[in-house]
Amino acid sequence: MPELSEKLAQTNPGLEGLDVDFLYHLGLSTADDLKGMFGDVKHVAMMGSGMRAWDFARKLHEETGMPIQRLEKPREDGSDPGPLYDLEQAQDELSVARLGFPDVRKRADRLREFIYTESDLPTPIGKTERFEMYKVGDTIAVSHGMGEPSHSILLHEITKMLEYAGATGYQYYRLGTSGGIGVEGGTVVVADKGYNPTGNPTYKLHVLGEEIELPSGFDPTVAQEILECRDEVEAVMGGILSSEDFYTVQARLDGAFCMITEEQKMDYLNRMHGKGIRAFEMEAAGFGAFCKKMGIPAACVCVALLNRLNGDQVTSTPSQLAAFSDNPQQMLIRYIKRKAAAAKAQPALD
Ligand code: R2B
Ligand code: URA
Repeated sequence: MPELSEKLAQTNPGLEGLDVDFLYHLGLSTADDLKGMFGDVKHVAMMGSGMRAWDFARKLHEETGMPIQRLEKPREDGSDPGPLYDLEQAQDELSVARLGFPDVRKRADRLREFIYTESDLPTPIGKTERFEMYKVGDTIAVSHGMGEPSHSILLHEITKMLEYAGATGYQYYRLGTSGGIGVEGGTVVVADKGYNPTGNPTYKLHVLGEEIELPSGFDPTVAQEILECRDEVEAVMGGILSSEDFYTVQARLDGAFCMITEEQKMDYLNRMHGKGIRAFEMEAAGFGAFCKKMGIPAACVCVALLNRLNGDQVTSTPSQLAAFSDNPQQMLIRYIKRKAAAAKAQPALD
């Protein structure tokens, strides 16, 4: 085990007792060269889907020229990953590989890695069953699944990973989707706070069966600087409400069952709007609480897919949805570029 960082020694000194810490959902452990792979990380962009994390990594690489980090971990079977086929042959084979069987799946993983490497596209680091993680320059792009429980697992493991790696001064971002509250589809909401469904800026969880409430907030400077990267994107600062469900707790009337009336729904959403809340999703409160507790500067940047004051169904076409998802990604790419430029300019000022 590497020596515990100052942060982990404070937040969980019990980790000292482990011989190896297995970051199970990432498929990495302290036996890997975490320092070599992640010691330089400054930005961690988290988003619900693996496809979006891959796409963000691809765009970041294309727009900044920062290098894609490839898997450095030795293969379990000790085999040489090196060139297998020509690209076209590999693509054909991957398109017919049936992913259900372990042997075929392993081969498909190898083929995908080969194709992506040859095509200069991001390859995942670690395993991809639960989360997909990519690294471009000093930035990690990683998926977190849907909802606070899934996101919380990623937050614990990735934070330990970065602390074991000796990374310093890193920041977290969630680039998500949401239902706008009084804002239209395509508008980006940068969170000042994360709210639980009662409308308080806290995250509630059970510890030893007791309910506890952690304050949930984001770094105001990071939030403001990201908002200033909006350029032509419609973006506002506001509260983000999060819930443990997309239907019932988000006051939708179109779930498999429904326990409320249209009037009750509108009253609830209008009350939340009155508190300065502009989006409803499933992670902000837990994310803001985790980062506050760990002292990690963070921002939650969510695009609205619809205005919930006008309906419940997400009716946008796939290309509209892709364009919406691109909005928070472009804002963060601009922010990362500005930070890199400022860091470059810094020595000259000294
Ligand atoms: C936004 O979108 C997902 C549900 O569709 C969920 O992860 C969220 O917060
Ligand atoms: N994600 C959510 O959680 N809610 C919405 O309404 C849209 C996306």
